[in-house]
Amino acid sequence: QSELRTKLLEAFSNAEGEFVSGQKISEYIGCSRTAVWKHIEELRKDGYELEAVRRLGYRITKKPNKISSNEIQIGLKTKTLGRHVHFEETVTSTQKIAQTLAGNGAPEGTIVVADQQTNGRGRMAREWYSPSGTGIWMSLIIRPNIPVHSTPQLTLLTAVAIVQAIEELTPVKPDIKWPNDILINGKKVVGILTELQAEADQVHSVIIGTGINVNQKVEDFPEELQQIATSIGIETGKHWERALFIQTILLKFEGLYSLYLSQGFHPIKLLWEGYAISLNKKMVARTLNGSVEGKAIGIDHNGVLLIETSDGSIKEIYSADIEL
Ligand code: BT5
Repeated sequence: QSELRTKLLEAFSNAEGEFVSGQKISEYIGCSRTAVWKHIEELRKDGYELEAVRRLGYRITKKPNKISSNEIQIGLKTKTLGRHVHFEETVTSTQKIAQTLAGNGAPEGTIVVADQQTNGRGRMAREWYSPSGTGIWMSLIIRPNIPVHSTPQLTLLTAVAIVQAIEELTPVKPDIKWPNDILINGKKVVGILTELQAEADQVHSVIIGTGINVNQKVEDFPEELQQIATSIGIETGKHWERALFIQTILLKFEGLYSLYLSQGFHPIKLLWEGYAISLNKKMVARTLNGSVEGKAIGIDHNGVLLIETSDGSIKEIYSADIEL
């Protein structure tokens, strides 16, 4: 049944919005014209809107506001990323599931996606607000052969991939705030959480969690977030299809990741600097060991933030919250 559904959606996806005749569909999925009609009715029940025109056939005019493995995989143009999708409607945290899958040998490129998280996490055990039907709550498992101390670079690479995807699909121009925030008009639209499974100096897996606010309205955010958070929908006044964002992000990530593995961090660093708002500005970096005040002069070859303090010395910041 679900295989047939995949085939049917694939037939529509291949047609890229044009009509597909009942005959073609029945050939593609290998069933009778009557069965095609039944499957189309089932799509309608699941929230798809379809136009049916005599002699031309069917086309999808609106997809349901849902993500699923099918929605993510049909039309996906990557080679390895997202080829294994673990989707659940509701989870505690996609990071937790990805940790378990990674520990059990899940292949590189596996993604865990949920419609809703009941215990979404930020850095340092902070909460990540992840309501149903609105955002992308996704964890990606990769297995790069890099030293442990280079892994923060992957947070920066992820941020570049997401900004590029947002720029490709929407008219907005997001900024990156070191290390893991993407902002639109000064408000946080994306948070990234990079976690590791590693020993001594060998990385087994890197689990990159991304939380992307896509279709929330202002009133959908809890009061304490309304001033500091935003969504792509709020900034563009439009509703966006989450699966398309996931596909675009994975494709951008795959391109940057292969560049990174073949040429190192340098080309990624240059791209990142083009989007960063946290450079050459006065700032306070709040770390677990206290605050550092000064001017951010850049990131080093590992992705570490360099702050020049008033006495002229340069401090390396590995992890912090930045106040501009
Ligand atoms: C982050 O932490 O920004 C990383 C967020 C990563 C979330 C993803 S979702 C998929 C995967 N599964 C998980 O469980 N997590 C990852 P941090 O820099 O510590 O920022 C956390 C702070 O952002 C919170 O303390 C709030 O102030 C704010 N915040 C919480 N939810 C938000 C939201 N939906 N949009 C914008 N800001 C939010």
